[in-house]
Amino acid sequence: MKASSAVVLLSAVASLGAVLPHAAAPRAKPPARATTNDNRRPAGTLGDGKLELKLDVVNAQWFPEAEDGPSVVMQAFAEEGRAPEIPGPMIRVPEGTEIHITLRNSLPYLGVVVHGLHTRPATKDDVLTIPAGATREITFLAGAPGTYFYWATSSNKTLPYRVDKDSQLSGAIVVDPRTGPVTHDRIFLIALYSDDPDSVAGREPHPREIVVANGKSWPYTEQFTFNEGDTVSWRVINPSAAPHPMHLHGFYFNAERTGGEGADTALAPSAIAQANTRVLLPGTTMAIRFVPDRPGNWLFHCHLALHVDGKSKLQNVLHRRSMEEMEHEHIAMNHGVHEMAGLIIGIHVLPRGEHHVASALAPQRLRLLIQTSPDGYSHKRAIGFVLQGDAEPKKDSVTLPGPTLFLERGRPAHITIVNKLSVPTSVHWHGLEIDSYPDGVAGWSGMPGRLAPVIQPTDSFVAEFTPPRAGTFIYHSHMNELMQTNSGMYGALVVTDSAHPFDPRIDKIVLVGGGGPGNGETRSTGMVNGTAFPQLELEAGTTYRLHIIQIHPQAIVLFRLGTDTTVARWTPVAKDGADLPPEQSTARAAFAMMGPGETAEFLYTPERPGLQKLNIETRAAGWHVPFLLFVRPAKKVVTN
Ligand SMILES: [Cu+2]
Repeated sequence: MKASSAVVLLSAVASLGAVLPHAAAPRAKPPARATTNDNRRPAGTLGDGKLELKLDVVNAQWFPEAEDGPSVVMQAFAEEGRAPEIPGPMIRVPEGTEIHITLRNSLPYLGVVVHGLHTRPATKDDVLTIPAGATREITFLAGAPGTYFYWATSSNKTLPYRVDKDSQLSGAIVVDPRTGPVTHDRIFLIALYSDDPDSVAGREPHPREIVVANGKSWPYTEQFTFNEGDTVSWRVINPSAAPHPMHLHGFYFNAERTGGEGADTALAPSAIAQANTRVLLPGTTMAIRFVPDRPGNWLFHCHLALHVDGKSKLQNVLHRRSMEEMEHEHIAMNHGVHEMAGLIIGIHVLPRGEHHVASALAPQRLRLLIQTSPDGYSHKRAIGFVLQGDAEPKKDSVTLPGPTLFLERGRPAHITIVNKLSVPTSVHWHGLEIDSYPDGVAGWSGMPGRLAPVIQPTDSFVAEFTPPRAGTFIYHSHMNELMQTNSGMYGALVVTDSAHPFDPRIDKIVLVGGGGPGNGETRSTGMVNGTAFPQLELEAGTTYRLHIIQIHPQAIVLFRLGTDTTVARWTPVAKDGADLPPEQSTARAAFAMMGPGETAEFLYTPERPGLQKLNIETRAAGWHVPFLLFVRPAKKVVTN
């Protein structure tokens, strides 16, 4: 009896096994092609203060690069009657609109959880769970004006872990004020795709990471043409799994609003700081404004090298090629624009007329060699700069980090860069408001008919520019940065004038950068002023000006100054080379978070003798450099 029932059971299981795949997997038709959503068309039908929108979650064929380039099946939102879109259809309505959404989940097996379809501001995240094949409806008021987003997951992930097939399930939500002028803005939604779980949340950097703006990777992202002096308003939304330090070449931008999925805040005019780099953490948004007032070609891009690296292309995800193979190809095709990929937006500024004013001052001439030191990083090869003095520097000499360059505001600089490497390179004068041609993006900087060349091995390039502003800036390689910048091609650039002198007794540079080559699979460790054990002697009662520069291309860095148990106070006075308005220069607890490409100046007065520590640490990148500050007693002033 027992035996026979076992046989019956077994045969039932066997026949089920044979039948199930057919029953559960009806032959699916090939997924539709996803169209690229440039976030200009509000989705749905708006009338009588109501938005009616029907959305479907489907599989779609995604082309993040050329329209006839490589593609991959991803999950995407589709508005009823239209092709699926990446990123998802934009919900853009005036304040006060009632939004009614019918959401269907057409994924064959997977349930989806949809976030962000609720009234703003919101303190808690309302979610909508939709089983495979099911439909749900939701009605909510748009709420407060601002930049928001909705997103979905089919793998039950939180935002920082959503990198796979559901990584493009995000859409913009923009609520416009009921009254007031309409802003002619553009909206960029950032997404990150990786098929490797180790790359999520920055645990491991990985070459198989595709970062896109509005569904496309450089050089297939949208390019913009402005007239010199135009005002540009952009909203940037980051529902991707990683932070992105967004850097604008050549100009400052003002972040006028910052927010996230649930709320958006207009900054008071006194709180708006000029920046050329700002970290957008996962789940945050910003509305920026800038005035490109110099002609030429410029970039707005993520400053994490992996997110703009030419190896971060879809074919490298699909074919899982070895690091060596990609590296080899990368060097072979090193010719500028195609050497980069990912989160980069191109900007062309058309000239409005001739207004070049020649300086009467004699130029400051520098000769900067780029060389290799076989074991510059104790047994690891270093690549870096060395300044030519009276005699030619030794062939294998490299200054780590690069020598601090001191330029004068308003005085022309004439810097001859000599490439003594066996690979091409280029040098970017990060943060300086200079002409496009010397800006350092090979094959891009400059204007049609006069583009900056790659600096080939044995070749040289003369960068001629006049820094218009005194402050703390950076120079670094703008080519294969995982290798070149990490290996030492970075240095501090200080522009002085009478109001911004540099006195080595009180002006102290804290330069955070890579400590040897990194690549897509390994991170460079961190070094500060060229060492993992930096220290400085200070005097109690003296006010110092700390010039902090963060140019580690694989890390977001946290700074904390104090003892192990107390936090010191400091006063920020400049950001990215620009003086802060007085109302922002107020004493505060000495914390800072800085992405690659950010600089800041702080006034700091150690109050009493003893040991203070500037802790410089990363979370995802996993390294930590304590900067020891030995504070000695104030010298007694001798009086007669
Ligand atoms: Cu990035």
